[in-house]
Amino acid sequence: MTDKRVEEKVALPTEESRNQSRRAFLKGTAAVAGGVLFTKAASADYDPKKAVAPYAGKKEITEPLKDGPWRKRLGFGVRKYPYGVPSPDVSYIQRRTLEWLTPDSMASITMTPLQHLHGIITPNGLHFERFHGGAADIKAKDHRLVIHGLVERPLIFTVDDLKRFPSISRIHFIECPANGAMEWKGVQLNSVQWTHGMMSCVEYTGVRLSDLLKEAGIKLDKARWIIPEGADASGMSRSIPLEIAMDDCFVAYAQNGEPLRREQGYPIRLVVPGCEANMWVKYLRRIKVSDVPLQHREETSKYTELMPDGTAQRFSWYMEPNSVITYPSPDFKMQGPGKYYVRGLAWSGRGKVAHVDVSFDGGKNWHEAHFTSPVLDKAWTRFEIEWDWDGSEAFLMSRVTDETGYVQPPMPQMRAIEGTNNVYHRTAMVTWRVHAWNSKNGGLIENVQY
Ligand SMILES: Nc1nc2c(c(=O)[nH]1)N[C@H]1C(S)=C(S)[C@@H](COP(=O)(O)O)O[C@H]1N2
Ligand SMILES: [Mo]
Repeated sequence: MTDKRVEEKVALPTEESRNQSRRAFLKGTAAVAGGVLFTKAASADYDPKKAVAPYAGKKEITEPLKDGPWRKRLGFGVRKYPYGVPSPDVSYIQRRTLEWLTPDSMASITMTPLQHLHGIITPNGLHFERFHGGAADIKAKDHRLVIHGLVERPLIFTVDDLKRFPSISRIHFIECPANGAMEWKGVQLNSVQWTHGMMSCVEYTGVRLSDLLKEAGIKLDKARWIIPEGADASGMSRSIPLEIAMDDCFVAYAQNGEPLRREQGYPIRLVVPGCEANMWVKYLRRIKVSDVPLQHREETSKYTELMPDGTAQRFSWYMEPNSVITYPSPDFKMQGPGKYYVRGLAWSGRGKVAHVDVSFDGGKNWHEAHFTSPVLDKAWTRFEIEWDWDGSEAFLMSRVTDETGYVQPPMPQMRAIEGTNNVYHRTAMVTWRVHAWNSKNGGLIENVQY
């Protein structure tokens, strides 16, 4: 049966199609009451002579289906994997690091294989990692969270204490502001895993930070900042303005339905929706409420944006709207001319995605894509658009507009303003070049910059 909540949140590209879907939905509900949802909905525009994807599966059926060994003997039983693992057939789908980026033995960055993900949720084992001092191995029973500073009642919590508070679950993307950094000066890397993989999107569960701050009796007349601190060897700290802290931040103890992974800050991490991942302090052990920012190294020497005139811009909290085509993308090769469904991800730290345009000719003409996932606040949104590839050279680009009207810029525009000293917040469009089918590199896809 259709999930009403999901159906309602799926935004469609035009006002007209929005209304159509609304009508279809209303019709659907009426039909459910009558118990004939599927036959009614399916027969409306179904033509058995018309194919949806006319080039897929168009082969002659000349032999019977193969019976492999899996057909001839019993498969593995229920006790083999008390905690399930992916099929070895997809073992190539891994987070990866670049040797020249993190050459030390304790690799400090791995990236999410966005090209192989579907929908909007990143599985926990594929979540990107960024450690400034390695991943801490902490037992929940040994962990404490202290809240102190400008509060009436300094408090110390165990993880079990936190679970006694009201909980919330939210789907949000998390993006390191250095995502895309290697592409600031020009194209370097031929995979969406390298160009955009310093981000993920998961469902977090935890307790509202505002509830904890109120529990400690935060002195709202004096408090202006909170200073979270991690328990790991990096001593990660950032200054977060109180407005953000009291808005939609929370202390998460679960990710995608299970306890956080150690890589993500087990047993607890701060979630700062829409903001730089650097502020999402892992292994959270202390929150100081303050009237001034900390001026920590992570907000002075790093995570600041070096401008062309040599000054640095500090405190760029929110991640700008961004989008990328994940299929087809440089990890794939076109299968020949014909119909494709081009798909990708769009997100904005400032709220919801409003619409996504796709170009097949390097930005000369734009076509509005539709959304195939729910459209959530500060979360990935999955877009898709039909494309009839005639086999000639093509340049694929996507451009997001968020609900505040911010339009994703082309790279030359971003570079004209910010120069090339900066490494953070590179959120301009990227371009995938599709080589003509009958050229030397027929069907290959590569990262080029416009
Ligand atoms: N305690 C702690 N928190 C931290 C970090 C860290 O090294 N230690 N790295 C930060 C940075 S720079 C990023 S991008 C994100 C990465 O989160 P992830 O490893 O869960 O992907 O965590 C942030 N929080
Ligand atoms: Mo980061």
